[in-house]
Amino acid sequence: MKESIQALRQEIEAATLTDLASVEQFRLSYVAKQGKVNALFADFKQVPAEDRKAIGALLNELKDLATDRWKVAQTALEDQLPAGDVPQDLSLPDIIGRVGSQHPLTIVRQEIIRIFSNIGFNLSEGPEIEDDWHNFGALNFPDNHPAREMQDTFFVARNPDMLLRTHTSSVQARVMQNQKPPIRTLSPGRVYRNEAISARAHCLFHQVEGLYINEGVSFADLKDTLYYFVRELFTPETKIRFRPSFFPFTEPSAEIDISCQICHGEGCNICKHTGWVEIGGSGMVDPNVLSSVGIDPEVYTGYAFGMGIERMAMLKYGVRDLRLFTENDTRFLRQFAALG
Ligand code: 2U9
Repeated sequence: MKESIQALRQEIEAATLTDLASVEQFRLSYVAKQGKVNALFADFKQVPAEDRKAIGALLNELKDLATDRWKVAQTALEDQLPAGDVPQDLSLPDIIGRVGSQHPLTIVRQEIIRIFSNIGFNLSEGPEIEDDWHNFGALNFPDNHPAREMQDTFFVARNPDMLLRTHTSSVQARVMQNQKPPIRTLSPGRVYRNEAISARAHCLFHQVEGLYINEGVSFADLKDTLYYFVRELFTPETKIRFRPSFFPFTEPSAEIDISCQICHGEGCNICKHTGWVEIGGSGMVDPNVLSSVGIDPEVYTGYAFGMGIERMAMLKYGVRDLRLFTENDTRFLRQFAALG
C-alpha cells in the first residue's frame, strides 16, 4: 500500500496542468469519486490494524495534494480567461466548471469552533432579531446606556422593544435562562451596529462569544483558556496581554491584545507601532447578570469573552480592508480556496 501511495504521489506531482483539457483529465484521474486516490481509500480496508494510522495519514495527505493542485490549476486558468470570453447567456453552464470555496470568515469560524470544542465548549445559537431584555436588560446595561441609542443600534420601527442584536451575548443570556451550570458554551454569529461602512467598520459583522459558568471559576481560568486559544488559532509563539477595561456585563473586565501577527512585535502600521493588536474583550460575568437569569452568584462564578471574527481573519491572513469580506469579489475569495 505504501508503495502504491508513493507511486501515485509522484504521478500527481509530475502532472502538467496547463490547459482546460489537462486540468479536467487531472480531476477525473485523481480528484473525482471514481479516481485513483479514492480507489486507494477503498483498499484501506485490507490494511492491518497496526499500520492503519500511518497509512491513513499518508492517504489523507495524498488526497489534499491532489485537491490543492487541482484548485490552484483551476484558479490559474480562470486568470488567463480574456474578459470577452464571458458568455452573454448567463443561463449557460460555466466555461471551465469553476467550483466554489469556503469564505475566509467561514474558515476562521470553523477553526475557532474546533479549538473550543476540543476543550469542552458546545455551540449555541439564538435569534438575530432580539428583544431589548435579552440584548441589554439581562446584561446589566442601564436604561440610559449609550449603546441603546438609535445611532448605535438598529431598532424595529414598528416595535422598538425589538432590535437587531448588537452582540451574541443575548444568546448566552438565553442559554443561562434555560440551562443549569456547569455551562460551557460558544456562540458565533452575525451582529449589527449602526455604523458607517469603512475599511475598519461595518454595520454587519461576526462575533464569537464564549461563556463558562461553574463553581470556583476564576480569572486565571479565563487567561489560561484564551492563551491556549490564540496559540492554536495563530501561532505557538503568539503572546497575549489583558488590559483593564469596562463592560456592563463583566466585572472585572479586560480587553484582549495579542502580539502583532504582521510584524511579530517589531512595530508596523497594523499595530500602530505598539507590537500589540486588540482582538476582543473579556471578564468575569457580573453577579447582576447571573441574578437576572436566575443563577445564584453566591454559588457560581463565570468568565466570558467576545471577539470579532473579521478582526481575527484580517490578522491571520493579512487582510487590510473589512469591505473585502462582503464585496464577493472572486479575485479576493479564491485566494482562500486551498484552505477551506
Ligand atoms: C454573558 C455575560 C457576559 C462577553 C464579552 C466582550 C467582553 C467584548 C467585543 C469584542 C469585539 C465585541 O466583537 S466585538 O465588537 N466583546 O468586549 N464580550 S466580555 O461577555 C458576556 C457574554 C455573555 C451572559
